[in-house]
Amino acid sequence: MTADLEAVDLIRVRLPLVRPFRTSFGTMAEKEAILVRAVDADGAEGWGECVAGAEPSYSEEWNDAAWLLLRDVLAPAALAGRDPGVRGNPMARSALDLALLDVDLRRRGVSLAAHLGGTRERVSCGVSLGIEERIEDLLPQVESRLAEGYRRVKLKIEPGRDVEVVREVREAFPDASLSADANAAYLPADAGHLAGLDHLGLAYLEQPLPADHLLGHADLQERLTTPVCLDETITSATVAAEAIRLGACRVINIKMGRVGGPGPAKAIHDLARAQGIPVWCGGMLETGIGRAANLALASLPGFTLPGDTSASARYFPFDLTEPFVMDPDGTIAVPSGPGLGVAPIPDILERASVERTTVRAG
Ligand code: NPQ
Ligand code: MG
Repeated sequence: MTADLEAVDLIRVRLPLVRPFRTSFGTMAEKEAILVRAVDADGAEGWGECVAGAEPSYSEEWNDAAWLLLRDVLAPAALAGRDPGVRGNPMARSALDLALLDVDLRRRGVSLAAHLGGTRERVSCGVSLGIEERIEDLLPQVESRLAEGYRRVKLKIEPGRDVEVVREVREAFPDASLSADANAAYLPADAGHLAGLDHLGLAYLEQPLPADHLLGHADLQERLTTPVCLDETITSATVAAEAIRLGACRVINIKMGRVGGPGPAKAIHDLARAQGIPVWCGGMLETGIGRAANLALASLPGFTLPGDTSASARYFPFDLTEPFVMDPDGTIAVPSGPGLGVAPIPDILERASVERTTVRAG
């Protein structure tokens, strides 16, 4: 039995990136995250990470809002043992839920992977490469990531930097497993243009249209031979089930934060698996805390495609935890210790933190 929750610490961190990361919605020069630390009456702790951005650009959520919600609503409710009665805000909720689950699992000596029903000890890794101004800056990155062993390379695309970029990469790497991610930058009227990707052998085209365009994606999937993969659209098990039924996707990217926590993430995995839809674990440039959670999730049997579960070094000169390292076969070990199996290194956490607060019961 778990002792009562005693306090929730919120720690905002910023980590430098090895290289700015550009997507169709903006460029990131550093990673900002909110870490949640839950402490129970026996002093046992658990960790979670909010994967929202510093701005509401990937989705509506952003860290300033998540901070207030966690501090003023979600943590006080958890400390009082109440349901917060909150809609939306899946990333903030997921971060707290993960921290609470981590306390419990650490006390019971159960790994997050075992708790979720994971069936493998190592997971297959892909890598996501940002948009580059010049193709000469992209090709060497593809080459070196393939040489490191990554099993799939995802190219970020946007209107004006799409079919030609993918064609050049495909010509240089005829046998590589490649995908493209538009982060919702196109409209249904672009279907004819996107069909230009069809002969380039992509494993899938990720989130071409805005998140709420379920029928738009279904129409597009009908026109393309390339499988459509949904990311931003998949906000719940309900949406996932409807997207599958409508034929809006043939592949699903699952992110714990986007769907509201480990429970919903597993539910989407289960229903996709029952329908024969392959899933893979997405990434949000997580620190080692969120990365550990992703690796645990990706160990479930339906995660049959390589995830954006890259090594820490792909993004960060230094990580908050011991860095996750990928073997030359393109796999990373799933943490096997209790809970997340990792914790921040105190000195590094101190150096990276820019704001802290503690919420207590009462
Ligand atoms: C994606 N991830 O699949 C996302 C994009 C992304 C690895 O390509 C803060 C907020 C950081 C939003 C990092 C990858 C983010 C972010 C990446 C979105 O679409
Ligand atoms: Mg994506």
